[in-house]
Amino acid sequence: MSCYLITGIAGFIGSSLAEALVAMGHQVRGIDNLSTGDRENLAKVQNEIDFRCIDLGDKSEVVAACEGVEYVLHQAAIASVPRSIEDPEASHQANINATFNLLQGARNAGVKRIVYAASSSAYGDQETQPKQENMLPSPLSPYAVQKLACEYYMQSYYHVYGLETVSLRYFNVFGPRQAADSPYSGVIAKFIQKMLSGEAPTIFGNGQQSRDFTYIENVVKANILACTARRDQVAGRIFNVGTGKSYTLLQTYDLIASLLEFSAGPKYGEARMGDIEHSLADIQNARHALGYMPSVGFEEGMQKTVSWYKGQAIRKAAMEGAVP
Ligand code: UD2
Repeated sequence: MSCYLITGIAGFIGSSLAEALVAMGHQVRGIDNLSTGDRENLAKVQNEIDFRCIDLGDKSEVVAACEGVEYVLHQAAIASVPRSIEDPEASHQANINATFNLLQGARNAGVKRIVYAASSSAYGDQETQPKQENMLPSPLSPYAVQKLACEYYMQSYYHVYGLETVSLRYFNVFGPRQAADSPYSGVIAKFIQKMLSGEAPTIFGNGQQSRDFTYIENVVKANILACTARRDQVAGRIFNVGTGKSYTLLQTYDLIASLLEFSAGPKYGEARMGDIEHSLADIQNARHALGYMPSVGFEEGMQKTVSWYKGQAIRKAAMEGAVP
């Protein structure tokens, strides 16, 4: 049994990691400032984890949270390209300064390894597909710059202080519990939510942009593997975490519409600033060094995701109906 600290534990990815680690019998501590996370996400594990409602800006609390921890899974972030364009300072604070505080806390507490939620946005809009880790990064949005800057910080703390770090460049993660109610929510959650409420979702641009949409279970596995992989294979390194297959937004729209039996076509809006045309992961490095293999594909993941949101909608309607 090991002691894990998950930052952003009340978020969609953080809470999924918590459930998996608790099920494996590990000790889990989690921190979250609940700015975008939701305690509801921790309903299944709340009695089995040490949850602390703190902000990564609070240095003394961060140091205390790192005490006795072997592995940190750093998920806390303001994870949105458009939000970083609208409010770059808040994003900078939450994505860079917070990560710096965590690195300092982890180093002081003698944490063994930090696994960091990096982003495929680091590649920017380069034409070469699939994206390989040795390509020169070309971040477009403030969010992409922030995520990339922290990869460099991770590498530096390994090289300079010997703190083992592994950066996982997530490719558009989706799945149950992803927030759907904000204009900054991920596209799959937004599309499902809209269709469930009987409204046609909006595609920004022509819908031909493509993403390597990665189901949450694959991301959870990658994190767990990144903790236990041999130091000489992974420390100070960066790995793509995707599936190696991509789908256009129109294909994604059609799949969700067919699963929900939603017959209306999409609305169209202007292409989003800072948006990337195509994104596809080369996962060879993760395969060799981590033993990572995506086990849930796009369609299966989408079925699971859609049925979760459907269940939520039914529960919500039942609760509203029960109120006199
Ligand atoms: C980026 C990263 C992703 C992750 C995420 C932050 C890339 C390729 N991916 O995701 O790995 O770090 O940021 O959590 O950089 N869209 C619509 N209608 C909507 C919402 C979105 O058409 O209502 C489009 C959007 O313009 C984009 C695509 O859907 O082309 C995906 O958007 P997103 O916000 O879900 O994720 P993205 O690609 O910015």
